[in-house]
Amino acid sequence: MPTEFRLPKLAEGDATGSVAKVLVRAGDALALDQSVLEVETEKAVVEVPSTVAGTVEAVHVQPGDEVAEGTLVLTVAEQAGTKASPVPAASPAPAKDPVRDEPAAQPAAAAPAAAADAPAPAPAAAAAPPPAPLSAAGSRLPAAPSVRRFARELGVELAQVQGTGPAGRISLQDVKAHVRARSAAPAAGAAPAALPDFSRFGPVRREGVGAVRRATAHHLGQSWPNVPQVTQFDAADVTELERLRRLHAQAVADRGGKLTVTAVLLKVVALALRKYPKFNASLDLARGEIVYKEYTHIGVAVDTPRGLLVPVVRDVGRKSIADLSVELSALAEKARSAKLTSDDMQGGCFSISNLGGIGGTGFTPIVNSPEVAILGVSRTEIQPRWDGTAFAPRSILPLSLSYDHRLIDGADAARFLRFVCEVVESPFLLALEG
Ligand code: CAO
Repeated sequence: MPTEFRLPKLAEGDATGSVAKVLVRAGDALALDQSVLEVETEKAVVEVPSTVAGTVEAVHVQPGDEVAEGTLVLTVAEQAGTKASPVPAASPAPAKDPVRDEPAAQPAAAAPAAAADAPAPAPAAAAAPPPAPLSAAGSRLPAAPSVRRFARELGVELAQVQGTGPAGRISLQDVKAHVRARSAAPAAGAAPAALPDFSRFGPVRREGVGAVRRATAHHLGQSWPNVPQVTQFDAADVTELERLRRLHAQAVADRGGKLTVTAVLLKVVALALRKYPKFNASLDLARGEIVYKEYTHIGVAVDTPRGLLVPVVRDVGRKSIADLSVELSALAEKARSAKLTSDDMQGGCFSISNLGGIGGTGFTPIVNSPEVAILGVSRTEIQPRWDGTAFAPRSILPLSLSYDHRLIDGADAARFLRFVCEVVESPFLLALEG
C-alpha cells in the first residue's frame, strides 16, 4: 500500500525552501531516517530524513523546486511496521555547537558505542530486500553534501566516521557520535585511530610515549585541525650578514654566547612584529576580539633528545643581538639538559623553528596556536645570483612563514616575510628602525 512522504517542518522561522538536491530515486530501497532531500533555506542547508521505509515508487520534487511543510516529496511502497513515530523535524546543517545543541532525547551515550560496534543496519533496511543502489552509489564515502560540510567544519575526516545508514551511509548523527567519542577519548589531541595488527606483516617493538612527545602530539593535534594555515616562502641574501657574523662572533663568544642566524632572526622578527602587529596577536573567537600583545616574547624550537621543546625568549625587542645570543645558547642548553621550567615555555607571541643546522631547502612549520604565525628557517646555501652584469656566488637563506589564515591574509604574510628578508639583507635597518 503506497504511502505519501510529505515535507516536515523545516526549522523555526523557515517556512519555505528550495530543493538543493534529491538523494533518492524511484526504485531505491528507503530506510527510516535516511536522508532523502537537501533543502536550502535562508539560514542553512537542511537535510530531510525519511519517516517511512520501503521502496521509493515516485519522486515528486526536483532540484530548484520551492517547497514548504506538507509538500508531497515521495510515494513509497511501505513495509509493515516501519513508520517512524513521532515525525522528526528536518535536521539543519548546524553552524555553531551542534553536538551540544542536540535534543536531550537523543541517546547521547549510546550513539558512540553503536558506532564503534559493527554497523547495525536500520530496522527497515534489515527487513528490506537487497538494497538497490543509493543515489550516492559510486561515491566512495556515501554522505550528503551537508554532512560533508558539517564534518569539514568540525575538522572530522569522513573516512574515520562509521556510517550506520544503509550501505554505510554517513548521517549527521554519525558525525556527532564520532565527535562525542573523540572528545571522550583521553587527551591525545585526536581520536585514537584503530590500528591494524602490524605484527601480521613483520616483527614489531612497542615502547611508551614520553611526556614531551605526548605534549607535542596533544598540542599539534589541536592546532592542525583547528587552524587553517598556509605557508609563504621567501629567501634572503645573507652574504653580508654572514660576513658580519664572522666579524663579531668572537666578541659574542667572549660573553658566553654564540652569534647564530637564529639569534639575529630573533631580533629581526621582533622588529617585524612591531611593524605588523597582527602577527603579534591571538584570535579570541569566543569574545569576537583580536588580542594584540604589547610585548615581544618569541619561542624558539629546540631539538632535544626527549623531543621538541619551545622555550620562550622574553622581551626580544628590548635586547641586543649579543644579549639574545647569550640567552639563546643558555636556553637551548637548558632544554637539552631537561632543566626548563614550564614558565620558560609560556607566554610566546610567535615562534621560530630553525632546521638549517640539519639541512633541507624548505618546510612548512605548524602554527603554535594560540600564536598566529611561525617562521621556518632552512639551510643557507651558496647560489649564483645575477648582479646586473654577471652571476655572483651569494649565501641564500630560505625562509617559510606559516600563518593562521583566519586572522592573516596572504598579502599580509608576503609583506611580513619580505620585510624580514629585507632586514636580514640590510642589518643596518635594525639600528635604523629598531
Ligand atoms: N643554515 C645553515 N647553517 C645553519 C643554519 C642555517 N639556517 N642555522 C644554524 N646553522 C648552523 C650554525 O651556524 C651552526 O654551525 P657551526 O656548528 O658550524 O657553528 C650549526 O648549524 C648548529 O647551530 P646551533 O644549533 O648551534 O645554533 P642556532 O642558534 O642556529 O640554533 C636551535 C639553535 C636551538 C634553533 C637549534 O639548535 C635547534 O635545535 N634546531 C632544531 C629546531 C627544530 O627541531 N625545529 C623543528 C620544530 S618543528 O618540527
